[in-house]
This record gives sequence, C-alpha cells and structure tokens, in this order.
Amino acid sequence: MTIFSGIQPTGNITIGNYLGAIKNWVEMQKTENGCIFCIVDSHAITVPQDPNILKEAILTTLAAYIASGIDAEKSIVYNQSKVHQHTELAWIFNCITPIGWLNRMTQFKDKAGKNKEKASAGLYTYPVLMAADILLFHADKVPVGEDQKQHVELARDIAGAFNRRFDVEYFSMPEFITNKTTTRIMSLRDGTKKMSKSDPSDMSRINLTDDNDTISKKIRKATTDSIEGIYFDEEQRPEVSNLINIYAAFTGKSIAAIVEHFTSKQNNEFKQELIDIIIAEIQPIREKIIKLRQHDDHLKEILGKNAEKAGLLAEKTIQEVRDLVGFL
Ligand code: AQP
Repeated sequence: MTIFSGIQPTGNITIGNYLGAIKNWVEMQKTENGCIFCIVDSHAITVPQDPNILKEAILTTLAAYIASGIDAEKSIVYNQSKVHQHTELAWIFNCITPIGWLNRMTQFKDKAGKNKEKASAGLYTYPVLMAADILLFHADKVPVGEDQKQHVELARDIAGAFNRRFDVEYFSMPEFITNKTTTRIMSLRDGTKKMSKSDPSDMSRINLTDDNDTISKKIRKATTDSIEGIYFDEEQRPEVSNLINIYAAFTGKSIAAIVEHFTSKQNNEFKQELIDIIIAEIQPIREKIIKLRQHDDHLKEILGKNAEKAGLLAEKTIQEVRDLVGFL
C-alpha cells in the first residue's frame, strides 16, 4: 500500500498540522512500509515567499517530521521541488482538468479572498499539482486534515478524467483519510477560522517550536465566552468547543468524557490541564527540532537521499504517462 501526504513549508508547523496530519502519519508508518511524506515547497510558492525564509522553513519542517516520529529511513521524506516529475505531471493534468472543477475549490476562494484577480495562476491550479503529487506515486491513501478533503476528491476526478481521455485503467482512486478524533483545529482567537501557519497573528496558533511559557500564555489568552461551565457546542461556543477538541486530540479521550471530567470545574482549571497536556507532548518534539537544526548538513543529506528514492518511483510513472499521452 502506498501512502502519500505533505505539508507546505510556509511557516511554523502548528498543532493543527500536527494533530490533523503528522500524528496520523506516525501511526500509519508503524504498520505500512510504503509511506511518502513530502515537504511541498512547490505549493508554498503559490503565494510570495522570502527565499531565505523558505530554505529555513524546509529544514525546520523536515526536523519537525523527524522529531514527531517520522522515520526518514523507513519512509520517503523529501522536498517536492527536488523531484521535477511532480510539475511535469501537473502540466499534463492541467491540460485535462476543466476550469469549472477548479472554480469550485473553496481553498482558492479563501486564500485569494477579495483579490482574486491578483492571485497567482499557481494558487488557482494548486489542486492540480496536489493531484499530481498523489497520483505520481499511485497513492492508495492520503492522510490529510478535513480542509484538504475537497482536493483529494478532485485528485480522484482527475484520475478518472485521465483514464477516460486515454481509454485506460491507469490511475486508481486514492482514498482520503483523516485522523479519527481530529477533524479541524481552529484559531485560538476566532473559533470559526482554521488554525493556520500563515495567520498574521501568532497568538492564533501553537507552533511545534513554541517554548512552554509561550504555549501557556497562548492558551490562557485564548478567546472563550462568558457562558458558565465547560460543554461542547460548536455553533454557540466555537472557541470552548475548539479547546475541548484540542484536548481530545492530544489525549485520545472522547468529548463526552472530557465534558464529564470538567462538569463542576472552572474555565481556568480546564485551561491549566490543557496547557499541561500540550506541553507534555510538544516539549520533547521542540527539543528534538532544535537539536536536529544544529546539523543542517545532515538534514540536507536526508532530503537528497530520499529525493533520489522518490525520483526513481516518479520517473517510472512519468515515462508511462508520456507514452499514454503520445509524447515521443
Ligand atoms: N487547523 C487544522 N486542523 C487540522 N488539520 C490541519 N491541517 C492544516 N491546518 C489544519 C492539515 O495539515 C496538513 C498540511 O497543510 P498544508 O501546509 O499543506 O496547508 P494548509 O492546509 O493550508 O495548512 P495551513 O497551516 O493553513 O498552511 P497555510 O497557512 O500556509 O495555508 C494538511 O493535511 C492539512 O489538512
């Protein structure tokens, strides 16, 4: 079985990325040998990036993967731009994907906002590159957060469109899978907005590189409401429900059990327990990231070696695709 997923090196990895994606990857890696975890830097440049900061972010993202438990010997871990077949396949897919399908993608609407005309063509065709990432390796399963579900569905549609266009059964359908307990972690400042690496407010997220005092401060200052008691109601109490969700995702406990545990407790007791739980899991990861970043040459060597492994698999697919398309 082949498993493919990735994260953009667009800033500090958040607990949203960790709980929604990486934690699930670590679990899957325990039983599966065919895992490919990419640092999707070609996706990152769909919005402007400072070149020096991007280079740093690629290395920190790799360090975060390894520190969280990804084994770069067992799984293939590399940065996307090192394997040119991603963009070659994306171009072919661009030529078979109807514009109408891309117009339905909600992430483009969210990210382009009111400035749609000024957004890059790359941001618009981002989901086509993502389909190429997945199908280049004939991935069976794609473990991502719930926000990426629509893009995985589009990858299935593109696989079908390719097969129909060339009258083959070449690509099979990749399956979207997400963490059972975590669907979407929301911003600590606004419970209706997704927690994001690129949110202008650092207080809206917890980064894997945050120190214990910063984690504590961010949770204490996290927006809540003035309603008495701790209970789950995403409509009326999005912020409190988000904190309960984060608690559930870190501990694996059910929402019902958490609410029961806090029935007669105060908001500050709930927040303190949450802080302790987050720190217990994040502190060792942060310490490993710092250690790994002291050996950037080693990290670069890992990226190089793994890109070679990925390149071999990718080249086989692209040769077959070139032939099906009619390229000599
Ligand atoms: N808030 C979240 N809750 C659960 N899962 C999340 N993911 C992202 N945010 C949350 C999952 O993390 C993986 C990597 O995402 P990405 O870097 O490719 O892009 P993204 O989804 O756009 O993530 P960010 O953090 O919001 O990045 P920016 O700010 O650069 O756009 C995916 O599996 C995603 O589902």
